[in-house]
Amino acid sequence: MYSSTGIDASNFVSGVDTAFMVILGIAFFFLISITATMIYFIIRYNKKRNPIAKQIKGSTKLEIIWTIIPTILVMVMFYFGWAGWRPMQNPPENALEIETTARMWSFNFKYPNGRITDTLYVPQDQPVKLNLFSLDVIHSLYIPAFRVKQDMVPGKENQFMWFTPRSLGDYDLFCAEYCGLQHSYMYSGVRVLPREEFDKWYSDTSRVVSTAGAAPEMKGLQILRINGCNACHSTDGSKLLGPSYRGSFGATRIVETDGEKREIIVDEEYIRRSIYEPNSDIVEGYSSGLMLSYKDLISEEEIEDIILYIKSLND
Ligand code: HEC
Ligand SMILES: [Cu+2]
Repeated sequence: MYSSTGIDASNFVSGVDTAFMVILGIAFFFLISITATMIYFIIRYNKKRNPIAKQIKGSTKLEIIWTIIPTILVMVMFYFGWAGWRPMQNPPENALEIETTARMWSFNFKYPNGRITDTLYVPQDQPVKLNLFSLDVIHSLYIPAFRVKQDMVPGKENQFMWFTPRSLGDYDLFCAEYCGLQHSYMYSGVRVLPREEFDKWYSDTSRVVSTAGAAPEMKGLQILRINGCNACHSTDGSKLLGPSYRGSFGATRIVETDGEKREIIVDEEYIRRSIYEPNSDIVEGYSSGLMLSYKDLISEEEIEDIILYIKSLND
């Protein structure tokens, strides 16, 4: 359902597209004229027509021409590239600031009122500034329809991207830097809403919208989805980077705690600790350091819902 064909989807579309068309135009002009000249020379100066080649040595005039013209062309390309890029470095004061966090393998967007989502919701015609943080490796946030892309380097400060969405609709958003096995999971979207609709959406601070009539444990599944847990944990019993949720509740595990192996049974407390301090007990056969703490992202109540869901997989 995500389309990326929006004409003028953001304020940067025309600047970037102009630079692109100028460079493409120059490249095409030379591709065609050089090819045509080559073909003409092959015919005009072949051995039959031109049996004795004339040796030409040096031409100051030519040297000057083919120095000056390419310099001008390169400067023209530079000018349009600069003109398109420069405004990206100057976010307006009134921008809506959204804290954007990348981890293996999901994006999270945190709004000033504390709401957290995995899809980016923005109001039309409102400048938006995304403050970028990576928790683990280098990711790159890319919204092709808006013509913006920015690396997210762990530990680097003042990383941001800004834009003003101009057209309503859904657009692709994804990670453009190969960041490990499940890199392709970092595929999400931007939803541009009319102002009033955005305000209505924004005032609802419950993170997980429970669908009316849905079984309560389904809320748990939604929480897992929003937080990108399913990149590493399956629900069908297959082993990904982490153990599957299916059949895990009540199972016996050998875990390594502070370098010592011990046997535990997966219960509520263990699941809670696994989410808040994933590296305190490392399940045998799995790697430590892969799963990061969700302390600030997942509340105690949400963990209850997750547990309900994990339990439901045993039936
Ligand atoms: C980058 C991959 C990754 C992501 C994302 C991830 N995990 Fe994990 N998880 C692991 C690995 C690896 C282990 C096993 C090592 C360990 O115990 O820390 C694990 C272990 C667990 C365990 C213990 C499982 C058991 O059966 O013993 C639970 C529970 C868990 N994760 C829940 C979650 C939840 C909930 C989320 C999302 C909020 C999540 N994980 C996100 C990689 C991940
Ligand atoms: Cu990534």
